[in-house]
Amino acid sequence: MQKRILSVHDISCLGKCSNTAALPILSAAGHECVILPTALLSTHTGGFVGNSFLDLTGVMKKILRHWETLHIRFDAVYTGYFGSAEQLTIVRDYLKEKQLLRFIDPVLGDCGELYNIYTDAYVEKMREYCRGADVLTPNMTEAALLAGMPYNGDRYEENEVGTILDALFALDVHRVVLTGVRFGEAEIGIVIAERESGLKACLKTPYADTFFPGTGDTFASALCARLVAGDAFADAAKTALDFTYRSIQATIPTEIRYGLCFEEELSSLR
Ligand code: PXL
Repeated sequence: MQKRILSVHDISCLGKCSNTAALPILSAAGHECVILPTALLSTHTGGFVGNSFLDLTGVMKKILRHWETLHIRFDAVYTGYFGSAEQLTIVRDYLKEKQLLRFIDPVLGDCGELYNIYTDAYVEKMREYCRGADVLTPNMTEAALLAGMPYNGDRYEENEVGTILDALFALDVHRVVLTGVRFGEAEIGIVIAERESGLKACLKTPYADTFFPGTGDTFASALCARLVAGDAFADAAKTALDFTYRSIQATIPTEIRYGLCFEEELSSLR
């Protein structure tokens, strides 16, 4: 039976990220991807200036109200970039009582900075929203913000991430994937951790010394796709990381602000 995933992110028309990454990636794994757009932007905000921004909070309420009349069921929900703090409440209320896998990419910022539409109050609200998530995929900026700890850069030794993981597990989260973790000069990767089993592992790839917008969304979408397909956690994480790495390699000769060139790699997610 095909799985149906609710994908709650903005639509950045140009520059693949959020829903324009989630849609092709979840579909490539064989899932139905139903989008609930949070905002409509001309481009994402990494590497472009002067982007248009339309907050879709009011439209989201209408969409959900319509869906309630259709009694539509989802197997999983995958959320990322929200357009307003109120949307966190709207989505949380919609999900209440619904038994489905909750995959949360707690999009807040990167490189130690909050994205421009977010505030400290939004961070507090996101922390509450993350409670009880099945899977949480923060980068190190977001992990520090959610853990209430100072951001100390993306570089970590393998034995240094324990405190930050404990703070995230205190939010009653089952699985955490820390993304964009720098291991030494030459490597970057992820830390995966599972609360119940105590599993903890670092997965690494060579580091390309450039910032690629949309990488977090590409990785999280691939991880969500493979987890919903039924892969074991570590297998799904490895597939998603390899997919992201190969997509980065394909992007290097291009103008990187337009997002990762993942298209040629999509068949590896099936
Ligand atoms: O990739 C996260 C993201 C999502 N949506 C928008 C963004 C960003 C990151 O910059 O600007 C609109």
